[in-house]
Amino acid sequence: MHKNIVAEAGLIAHGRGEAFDYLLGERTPNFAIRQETLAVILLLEAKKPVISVNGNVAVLCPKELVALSKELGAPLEINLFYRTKERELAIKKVLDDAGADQVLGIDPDMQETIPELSHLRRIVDSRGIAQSDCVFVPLEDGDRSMALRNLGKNIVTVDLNPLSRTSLTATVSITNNITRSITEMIEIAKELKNSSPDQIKMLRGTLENKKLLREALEFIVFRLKKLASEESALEI
Ligand code: PTJ
Repeated sequence: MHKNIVAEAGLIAHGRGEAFDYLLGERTPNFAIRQETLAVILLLEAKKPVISVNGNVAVLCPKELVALSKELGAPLEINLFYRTKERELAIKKVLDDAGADQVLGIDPDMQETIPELSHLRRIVDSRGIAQSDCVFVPLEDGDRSMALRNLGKNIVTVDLNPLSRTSLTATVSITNNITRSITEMIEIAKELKNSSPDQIKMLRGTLENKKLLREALEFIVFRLKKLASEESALEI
């Protein structure tokens, strides 16, 4: 935050995420791997996939974002809730240092606005989110996910809270910590690229977003009940 990368509100968002990660046991459950698989299928199938980057995401996993961007052929676009020139440049530097070839979202000549959102959050890159049919928006706020869905775009998100408005709005929601999920998505993308179209079609038929979100809730309930019944659960 002191380097202008993360917004003040980003610290609160981070704490919220950490609380939910305790409920998951701070590791990736099986249902999350299936959510990640569905998300990667959607992103690989998209004509113009884009990865939207905010301050939190840039700080947590810049190298992984760059690697996923290359694996999916999806450009990185800086898209900020609390947009300032200083933050745009600080985040661009983080991504450049992590090896990004191109970073969209901060060239004033390439900016256009999307409807339904308040002033600064409307700004998107005309080469990126504006044209995209599938936007990956991790750690996002509900309004923007809803606005992008209303424009007919598919939305993929990573959000540790399975009940957040973003999780409930997205086409595919991944209930996992971004620090784990991006690395897993890179591996899944590599595997899927070696699979035949028929194999991917069959796999896709077994994956359904709402069902998987329900599994996330069931997993949390099951885990907490199990912990509550164990004598040792409250020992350090
Ligand atoms: O950098 P900016 O200006 O674009 O601002 C970004 C923030 C994060 C401030 C903004 O998008 C925001 O306020 O987001 P929310 O509405 O707090 O949503 C963030 C969601 O991400 C919450 O539901 C958190 O539970 C979740 N979250 C936080 N940390 C993680 C996470 N999900 C996955 N992995 C995490 N590490």
